[in-house]
Amino acid sequence: MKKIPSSEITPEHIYRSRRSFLKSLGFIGAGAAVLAACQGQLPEDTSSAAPAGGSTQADQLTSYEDVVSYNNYYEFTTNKTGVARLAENFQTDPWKVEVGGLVNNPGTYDLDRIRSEFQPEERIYRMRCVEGWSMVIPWLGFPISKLLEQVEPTSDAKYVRFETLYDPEQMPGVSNSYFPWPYVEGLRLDEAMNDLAILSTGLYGKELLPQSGAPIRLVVPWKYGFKSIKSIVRIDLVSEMPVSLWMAAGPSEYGFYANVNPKVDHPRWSQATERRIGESGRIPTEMFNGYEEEVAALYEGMDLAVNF
Ligand SMILES: Nc1nc2c(c(=O)[nH]1)N[C@H]1C(S)=C(S)[C@@H](COP(=O)(O)O)O[C@H]1N2
Ligand SMILES: [Mo]
Repeated sequence: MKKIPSSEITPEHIYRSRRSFLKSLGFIGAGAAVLAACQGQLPEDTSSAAPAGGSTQADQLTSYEDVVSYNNYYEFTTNKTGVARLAENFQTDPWKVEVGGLVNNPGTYDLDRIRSEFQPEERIYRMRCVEGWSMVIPWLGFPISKLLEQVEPTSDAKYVRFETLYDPEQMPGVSNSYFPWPYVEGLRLDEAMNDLAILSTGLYGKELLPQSGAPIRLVVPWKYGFKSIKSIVRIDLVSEMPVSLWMAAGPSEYGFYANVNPKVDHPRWSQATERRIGESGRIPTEMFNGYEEEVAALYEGMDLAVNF
């Protein structure tokens, strides 16, 4: 596996100053329409600013330390601050992702192939966990549409099904038989084709650490965090809606769509507000996590309280 040269690793304080530079120009928190309109004119080193969505909040990046020490990765443990240590020696090299199902060009993608063919770039996204906490993370990733275009879904393909490695030797948490392992997630094909949906191989300019889903994970910023499945080993194009681990574990609480929606509460708690990790107090949660402009059309005519 190729190592990212240290010259390409951007220290956190540079991220922060770049972020405040963008903010001073009005690129952050100014609304999605403004951003979209300006994107083509951004200078090279700032073009990575994510669509900010309709937020009126000043988005501060979550510190690298917080991003890599507060995690949900149940294959290791359900204790968020315990994942990093238990996953420390997780083997992610070599790694292969099998891409198949209803496609014309199935393939095996190792990490070198993924990096050379898809060239991960920075995307700063808000991430919101269904539990009510959130982070702002500078991911390195590429639109999953690039991979899908290469494997060519057939006309029968309607959904994309993702699967995490299942390895009891390395993953102590899979002994918890409450959950139907392996971890599975799914997207409708048109959701997966949206430019915001990325496969990520890094964050803060560095390769992903195991606790963040190394070596490759999904990131879908307008959906609750659990859709962003980690350490992917299989991607299949399928005709039927996949049953995700969370749908199987708690069908009345976790639906297939899992779009961030402050108006549709979880049966056991409100989804109206969230706590940014590293900040105090709570802030309002935004429709589609602030990416309404970019994704609302995917759900036109759907009752989002039914399709939760
Ligand atoms: N394989 C796998 N993927 C997973 C999870 C998991 O337990 N196993 N947890 C999900 C949940 S609930 C969240 S909120 C995010 C957390 O990602 P982070 O730890 O990088 O913040 O990962 C998601 N992806
Ligand atoms: Mo989550």
